[in-house]
Amino acid sequence: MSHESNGYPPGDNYLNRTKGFLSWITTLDHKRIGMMYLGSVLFFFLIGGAFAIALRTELLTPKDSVQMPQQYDAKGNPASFPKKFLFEKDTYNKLFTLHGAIMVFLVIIPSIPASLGNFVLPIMLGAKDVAFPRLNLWSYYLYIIGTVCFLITLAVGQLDTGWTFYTPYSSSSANSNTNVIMATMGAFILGFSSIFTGINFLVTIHTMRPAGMTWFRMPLLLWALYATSVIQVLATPVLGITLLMLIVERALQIGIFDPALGGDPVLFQHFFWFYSHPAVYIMIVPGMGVASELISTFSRKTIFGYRQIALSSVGLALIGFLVWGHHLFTSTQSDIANMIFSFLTFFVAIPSAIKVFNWLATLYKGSISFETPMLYGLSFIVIFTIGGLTGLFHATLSTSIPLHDTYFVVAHFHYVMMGSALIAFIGGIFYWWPKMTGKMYNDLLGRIAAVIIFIGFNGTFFPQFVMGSKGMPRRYYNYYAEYQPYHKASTYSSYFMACGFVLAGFTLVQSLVRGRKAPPNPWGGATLEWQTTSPPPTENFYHTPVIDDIPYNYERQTYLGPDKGWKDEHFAHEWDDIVAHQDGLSSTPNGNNNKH
Ligand code: HEM
Ligand SMILES: [Cu+2]
Repeated sequence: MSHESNGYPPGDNYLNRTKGFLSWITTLDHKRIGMMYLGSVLFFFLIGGAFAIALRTELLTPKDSVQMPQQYDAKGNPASFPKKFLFEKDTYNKLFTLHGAIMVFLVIIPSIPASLGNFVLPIMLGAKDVAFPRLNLWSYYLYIIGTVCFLITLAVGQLDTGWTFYTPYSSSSANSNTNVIMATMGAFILGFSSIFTGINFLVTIHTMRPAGMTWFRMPLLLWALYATSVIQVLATPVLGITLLMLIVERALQIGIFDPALGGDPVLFQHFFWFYSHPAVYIMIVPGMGVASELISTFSRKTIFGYRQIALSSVGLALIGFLVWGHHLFTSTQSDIANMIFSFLTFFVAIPSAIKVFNWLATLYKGSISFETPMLYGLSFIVIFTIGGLTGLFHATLSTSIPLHDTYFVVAHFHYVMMGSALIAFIGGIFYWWPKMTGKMYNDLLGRIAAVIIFIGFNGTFFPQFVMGSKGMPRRYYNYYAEYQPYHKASTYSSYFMACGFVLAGFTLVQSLVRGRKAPPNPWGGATLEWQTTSPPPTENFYHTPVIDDIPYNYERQTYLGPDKGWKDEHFAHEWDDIVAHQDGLSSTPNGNNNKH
């Protein structure tokens, strides 16, 4: 076929337009930058995950130590335990710190915005690229420089302060002899990477919408990324300055946070949580955006309450700035401040609940299909509901104070960060994988992996709510024997969950080698990224798209079978071009279009 509407032959796409390592590291294409982020984020997820498995394995047994009184087994007989299991307590502290810091700063924060967001945001918007492609590449380089700082920390001295870097422990080298400065430098640089991505997305959404793409015709993921970008730009500088002050205090012995030098350690907590509470919305709001896309597409129903979902993302972004004090209920904060922060914290539950109810209303009477991405979408609803509701226990003073610093907190934030944000990220990868790579994966394997991850996740973290409410403290290397059954359940389930992730990874890798070619629109998605070839050309579209309706209109779609996917009547005039280029892709010799 000789369709050459963009001047390139059929089969041309963003992966094969130029070739070689250099063409990747100097690329200004948002799709390639997104793919590089994706690879890096998944690599660090692997490292952070390996640390997690080591931690859980250490917790399989309590230890006999001079600090512990005589232990008794379940029958009341004296019991003895090993003196040491896998590693020393100092190693345990370093592992949980690095696990937390890597997962937060290197994995979850960049996961959906910087990797999937970079890939899909301009296409969903109908634009050719982000507003500042060079800044986008710079963000990625900053991310890499920040990760190198973390790798140096890993290699030299490690880190044992917890991911929160609380002072005075972190600011005085008499306490923590680890490589605190290198790690905080890393987090500081990563902060800039995050800020630049945020600025880029804000300007792109403001200035690069094509004709007809009004604010209330934007897909919900874009609303979510917009709200996230606002937080990234407003909150991250506070973290940057705080970490800089920590470095200054540690290096120059100037008293800011350390009482020994005349500083105030609680000031650090205020600064830290002024960023880090909004940052939990940097993590979850994009996940909510992905969930909205998945639930609508796989219910084949216009999303219920479009405006409410869109505006509740912005609501979360704003209210998120008012509640940081709920992390300081036990840090000498005054009673009246505690009460105000507790009261305000309940308000974050409102936009969260609005979204959950709207997703349920979307599912209601939808024609639901259970492909792999949808299983992650449904997992998200279940797990986020549990994670959000347990947040209310922390918001209520009378329950929060006894639960503070117990495993209940650990369970809560894993339900929201891993079970919700990360699950949405994985669901998004499976949803856009055919678009990104041009390959279909084995859906059965994908679904089995999703179910294993769901069961393994709940098995790992639900027992932590129980042992936390019974008093098991967080960040402890040793514990009383009565907690052992919960720890065992948690550890064995975590192995099961790890198998799920390995299977999910295998499914994706296998598709690159043996997967069949993806059609332009394999799932019947109604947003713009499905109105171009899989993978898209470097310019994203063959014609500038014209938008005359809200997204999520499934009425005008027809299914043409597994090889051709779904056809949308609204884009009928472009369909021939898309198919011509897609046919070109199908005749491309194997192995040509999956180099990355
Ligand atoms: C939906 C409503 C939510 C409420 C009401 C809520 C409330 C709280 C409260 C009051 C605490 C402090 C507990 C303590 O230290 O004793 C807390 C801890 C935490 N929450 Fe949430 N939360 C919510 C959602 C989220 C989300 C969406 C995330 C992340 C994506 C998240 C991540 C965390 C983390 C990481 C901590 C522990 C921080 C630490 O000390 O290491 N929360 N939450
Ligand atoms: Cu918070």
